[in-house]
Amino acid sequence: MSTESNDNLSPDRPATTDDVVDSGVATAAPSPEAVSADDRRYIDALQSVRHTLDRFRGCSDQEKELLRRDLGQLQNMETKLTSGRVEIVVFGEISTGKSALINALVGKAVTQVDIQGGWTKEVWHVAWEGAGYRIPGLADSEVVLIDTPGINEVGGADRGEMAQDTARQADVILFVIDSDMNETEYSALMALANVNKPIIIVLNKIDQYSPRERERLEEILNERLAGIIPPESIVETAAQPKEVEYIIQQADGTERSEWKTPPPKVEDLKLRLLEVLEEDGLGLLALNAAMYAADKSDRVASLKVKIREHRANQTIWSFAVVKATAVAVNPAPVFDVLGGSAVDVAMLRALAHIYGIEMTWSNIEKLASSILQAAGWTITAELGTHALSSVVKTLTLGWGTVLTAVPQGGAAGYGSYIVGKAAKYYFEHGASWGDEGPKTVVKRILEETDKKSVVQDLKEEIQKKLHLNRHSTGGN
Ligand SMILES: Nc1nc2c(ncn2[C@@H]2O[C@H](COP(=O)(O)OP(=O)(O)OP(=O)(O)O)[C@@H](O)[C@H]2O)c(=O)[nH]1
Ligand SMILES: [Mg+2]
Repeated sequence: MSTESNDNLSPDRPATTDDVVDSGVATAAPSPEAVSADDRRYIDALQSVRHTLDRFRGCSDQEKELLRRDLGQLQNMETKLTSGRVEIVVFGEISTGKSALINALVGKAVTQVDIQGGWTKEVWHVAWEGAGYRIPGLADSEVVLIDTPGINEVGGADRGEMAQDTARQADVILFVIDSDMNETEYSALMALANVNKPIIIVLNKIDQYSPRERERLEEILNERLAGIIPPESIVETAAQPKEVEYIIQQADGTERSEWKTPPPKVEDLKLRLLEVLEEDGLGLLALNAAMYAADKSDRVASLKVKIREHRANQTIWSFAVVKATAVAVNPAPVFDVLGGSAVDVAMLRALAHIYGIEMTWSNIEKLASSILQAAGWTITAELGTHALSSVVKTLTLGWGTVLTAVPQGGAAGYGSYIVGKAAKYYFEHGASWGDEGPKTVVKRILEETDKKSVVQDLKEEIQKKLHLNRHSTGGN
């Protein structure tokens, strides 16, 4: 049966803003008179999901672009929580009968089954209307089964990844196997078992085994999964049993054989699923959403740090190059020094902006001079050399002068580089030197910086710029 033709089936897609049901909780949340521990957890979970969504909204466009997928998933989580949508993901290796199992649970062919491995290529959501479970207090609550591609398909690493991702979002995991577990299955299971949510191991295709083989398999699985999956969460099914030959005794005493397909056997699984949901349906949903939100929140935070770090380093470097080049080519000593410090102040302002800190020009100047003071003689020595060289440069003009000024440019650029790094520390710590004070911070930065290579890189940048300039100005 074609999946497209079925209207309770929809391909998985990232949620859009339109999907967010904002008003849902006010009417759908459990009534305040009876705020049980579960309800409390539910309300807390919703709050943390919304709080994380706010963090996303506060991101820059660049950050949002990188976090688009996470944002979609989180919005999806909010909808799921407000509407009480319990998600059961069907996960496992290819051809273990995941799709067949969904059809058997739903009671009709809603998803495609095939002998060819790797048939299911996308994640599919199927509303399980006959599940017989609804989260108490949430009128729109529904149970959804999610079909996923097999995890070990050759060349299907992305799909496997997609399946893992889906399993992490779901509330209950059905881990389908059709024999003893192999290594891929075992390690995938371990990765999922780390996340705190119910996993039911479904040993499918049980019709293929003799009673003795079944017993042996049960023993092996119980032993292997001891301490990881409780025995009551290892169930056997035959989602789509093979045809069997029935021998029929006819009235005249002769025998006739007929091939028939036995009905699916998924009752044990249904029962176990209901037990798990009845035990802790709302709690499961809440726990899952809260963990998910915390994880996403961490991702936003660490991405923000990474992006800021990158932008700050780029900014420091480009200002250091500007300073280095300016000092190398500028023949007027007074302008050199002024120009140099103006570059530093502009750099600090750009850094403050990256870290979202508002500072007046005069405060930025104060910060620059406090860093220079903290640097003591080390940086001042760089500036001293450069001031001296300025005098030399005024004496002889032309390219020869510029080339001799390259080392001074490199040294001055290095000074700015250190000033920038120190300011970066200051802004990273919310415009504060913390317990350490500027002296210790600058000292550590100086120790950690490979001066030789920074100066060398700066010199190369100066040469590159001068080379380009020479061509553009026709060798003046
Ligand atoms: N004997 C037997 N065969 C089964 C059973 N369940 C599924 N199968 C067969 O196993 C094959 C794969 O079934 P699917 O449901 O497509 O398996 P899947 O895990 O969804 O496979 P992919 O989507 O390719 O990863 C089909 O030929 C099914 O008929 C079962 O309980 N017993
Ligand atoms: Mg399938």
